[in-house]
Amino acid sequence: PLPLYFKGHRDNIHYFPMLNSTMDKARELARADASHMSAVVAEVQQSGRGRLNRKWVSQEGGLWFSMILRPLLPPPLAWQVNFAASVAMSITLKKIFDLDVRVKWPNDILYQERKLAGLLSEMETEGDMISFVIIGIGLNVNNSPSKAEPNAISIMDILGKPVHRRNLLSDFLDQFEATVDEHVKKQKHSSDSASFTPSIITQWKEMTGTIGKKVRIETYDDFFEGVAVDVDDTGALLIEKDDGTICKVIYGDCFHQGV
Ligand code: BT5
Repeated sequence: PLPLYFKGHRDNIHYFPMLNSTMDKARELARADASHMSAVVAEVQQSGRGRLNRKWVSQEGGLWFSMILRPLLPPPLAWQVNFAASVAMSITLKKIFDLDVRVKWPNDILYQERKLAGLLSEMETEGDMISFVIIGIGLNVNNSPSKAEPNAISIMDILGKPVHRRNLLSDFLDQFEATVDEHVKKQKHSSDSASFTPSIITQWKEMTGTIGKKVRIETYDDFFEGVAVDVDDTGALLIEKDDGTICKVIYGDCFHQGV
């Protein structure tokens, strides 16, 4: 298969003063053929959500958006776009605001161990192809999330002043495309499969604060502690337990416990 990644290009950013969730509106637009790299932004979300339907606090002042993506990837490789999005968001925040952010596995953006942004992705398939992927990002910008979520922080909390969200969104979208392009090019020059693994993982690892930390893992049916030793080429987190065994975590929550 060809290592081609995306077709089409961004044509539109749809802005709404209020939505239940940008995920639902993006899905509706994607089903109505919205093009690759369209985005849906809401000033306020009435039922913003995280993974497992957890509540996402989405007051005025934050940046709540979803991107519609049509990657030419087989569905089992769709997770790669999530890693590209968290890498691109970290680069953007470092470039524009000089923020020393870290990615927490799988895709949270932390500033000094407090949650600055969270990422959620949903996919629809058609046969064995991806019809679309929606990546939703909630970035605390000019809001004060810590009243509702003690472990949350916003850019305004850090910098002490509000910043332009529109420029931030457009810089992020440019960076996301650049990050994806870079890895697609690298992939074209390598003899690997139709994906940009493992170079996106290599770059993600340079930006993570998870590897090397003692962590607590919670999955739907289990919890345990160990040291996060690596992330493999499928995006799975490798945990070394006290007894020396290595445990592979594909989906779940990871809590940093210390070094
Ligand atoms: C996430 O889930 O981190 C993914 C969040 C994705 C939100 C975006 S906003 C645009 C788009 N539209 C949506 O409806 N959603 C996406 P998860 O890893 O499950 O983390 C959820 C947890 O983060 C919650 O249980 C809270 O503890 C915490 N949380 C909630 N609101 C927060 C906020 N504004 N800032 C930081 N942490 C928050």
